[in-house]
Amino acid sequence: MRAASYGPDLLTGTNRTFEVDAGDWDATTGCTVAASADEAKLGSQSLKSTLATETTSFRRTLARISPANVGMSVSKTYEVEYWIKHAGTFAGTTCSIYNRNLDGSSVNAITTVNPSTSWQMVVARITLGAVDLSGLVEVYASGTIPDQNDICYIDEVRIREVL
Ligand SMILES: [Ca+2]
Repeated sequence: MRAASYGPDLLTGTNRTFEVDAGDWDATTGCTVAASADEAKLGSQSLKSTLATETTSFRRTLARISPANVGMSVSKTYEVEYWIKHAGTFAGTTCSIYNRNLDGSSVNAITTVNPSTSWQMVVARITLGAVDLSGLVEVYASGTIPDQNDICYIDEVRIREVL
């Protein structure tokens, strides 16, 4: 079996590094994402996700981006990776990748982490179905739901096609 090879990073510039701003990343109702100099995995800024005082379901989505806007295509498989840490208190227990509009079976080869105050990397492979381009790729808390106002930091995000 040959080693996996990958296409180019679909996330470029501040979408990947957050050195300028939050790029095309956004958050769900009541949550916020913004570039922050509080923490950085590489460079001097990361994406700071502050979770809502809204309903619990909203707090599962830590950050999200449109697969169509970053050039992902239907029926191709992508490896998504990111680094994450929290700010000292974070009730969420498992961070993963979630492609909203997909059924769970389409998310595979996933490495989840229990976030801590040290940077850890999450890797997952996702294959987009026909309706998924209009959905969202999310950095997602799939275990215990984070508490309101919990803060985490995300940096060095990659989305690459698995060739
Ligand atoms: Ca950075």
